[in-house]
Amino acid sequence: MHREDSPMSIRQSQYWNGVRSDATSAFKTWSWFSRSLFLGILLAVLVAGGASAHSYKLGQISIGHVWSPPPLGGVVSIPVYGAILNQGTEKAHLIGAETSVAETVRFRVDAGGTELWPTRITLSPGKPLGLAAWREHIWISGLRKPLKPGDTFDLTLDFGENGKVNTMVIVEEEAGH
Ligand SMILES: [Cu+2]
Repeated sequence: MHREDSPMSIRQSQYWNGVRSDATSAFKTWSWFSRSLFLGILLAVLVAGGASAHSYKLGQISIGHVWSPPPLGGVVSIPVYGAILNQGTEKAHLIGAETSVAETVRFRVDAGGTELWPTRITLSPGKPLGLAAWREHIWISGLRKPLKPGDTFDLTLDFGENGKVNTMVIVEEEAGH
């Protein structure tokens, strides 16, 4: 479902054109490396806390470096990635998000080629959660304007009973600081 609406799959197939020879093992290696790198960045951002200008705090919930890869030409949907840490003692839930630059914001999981649209993302206490391509992330569709690297846009994250927090998403090819 919604396959026509999936720049991630386009992006991944383009990427894999160059390394198709041993795609399966390469994917696992890349995936492991990418995950390790991501976790390192995630922890650095969250542990640094206020040291980073691009992180947010909502009570016991910290959000670090929220970013989107630039959409390919003509594509009006993009994922949003970032790191979230729940330092409270209770589970928290990301139940929604909205932005002024697009019609729709949803949560998405690409489960081995099948897209799923969870209604919320659960944050266990003390466990950093990365919104990432290989797990839950935010999915913005119906972009009202083109976005290019260096652009930013607003994204309000709704944590339900914990409240809402306004963030700024950076459009960039790779996760920055
Ligand atoms: Cu940042």
